[in-house]
Amino acid sequence: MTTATARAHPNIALVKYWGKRDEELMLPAAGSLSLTLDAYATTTTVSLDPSATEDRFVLGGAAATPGQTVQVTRFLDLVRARAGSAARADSSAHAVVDSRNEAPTGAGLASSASGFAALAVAAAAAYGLDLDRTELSRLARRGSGSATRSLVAGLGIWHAGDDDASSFAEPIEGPEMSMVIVTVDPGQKKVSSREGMRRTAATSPYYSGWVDSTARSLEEMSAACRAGDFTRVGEITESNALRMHAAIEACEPPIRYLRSTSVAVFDAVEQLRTRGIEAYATADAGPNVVVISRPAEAEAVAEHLADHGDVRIVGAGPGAHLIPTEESA
Ligand code: 2P0
Repeated sequence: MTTATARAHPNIALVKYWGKRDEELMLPAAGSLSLTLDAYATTTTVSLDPSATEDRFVLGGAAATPGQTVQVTRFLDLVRARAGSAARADSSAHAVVDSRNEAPTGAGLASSASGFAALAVAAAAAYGLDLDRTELSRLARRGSGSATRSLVAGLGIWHAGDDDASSFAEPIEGPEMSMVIVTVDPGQKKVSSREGMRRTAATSPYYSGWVDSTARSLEEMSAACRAGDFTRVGEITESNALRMHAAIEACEPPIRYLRSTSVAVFDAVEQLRTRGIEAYATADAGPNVVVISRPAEAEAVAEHLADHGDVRIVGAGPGAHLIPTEESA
């Protein structure tokens, strides 16, 4: 196959990934656990073009920036190297990558997770590699850490691993949950996750505490998931997110992703709990807040939080997968 199309969804971590042990192999300092969503998909088509002299990356119908194109070319180089050692025809060909995100720009959802997960699946197929989900998860990791988890449907655990072979995501059973995404500010974040992680590891006095406690939280979270214990899953989610932000805020120069409105959402979620509605908040490297709840209570949670920003209820979605190319148009 010289053209392939894949679709992938972003994921939201309940135990966060924040810090790398190895930047080249993209090995995380600790494992993490997330829910792949049923919204905001990325659809990517990779078409080999043996006559081209460089890769082309089209994002949302327009030429991507040189920086974005370099990232895609580096990723395709990994796929080409692998296809070359498998003696695949066309293994050195350049490609046209056409990618579309359903997430509105600035929805605060990591398009790098769905983006590299879709690219990994489509590029592997286009270059004739027959990889299983674990191998695709490892490949996606090389593009962006969080993409590792978007290969998995629903809840997925990314094992930190000791090396390239052992650092991948796999499914884990857990309680049913919905997520209410509260977009408090649709603007771009000022410090990228990659830079924020570097700075936290280099300057935050709390970094080692963050890494150690995350490894413990992941064990507890795995047990809570397997037991179907929604309450414990929620409690660990909220404390893990706040620990990540505490470590980040202690950087020098400091980084603060949460705004006063974000904190107001955490307060509103606490208020919901005092009223007997179990909801728990988390936030990534930006001001938007994601609230987990039992599916039957998601509407009530969304209604309570609607004053703070745009709200959208999402649930568990599929792992990255191939789709017929003609559907991508
Ligand atoms: C996560 N985030 O676990 C954490 C929580 C943001 C906050 O993974 O450098 O885009 O490409 O591996 O995966 C966002 O960072 O960073 C992220 P790279 P990535 O979802």
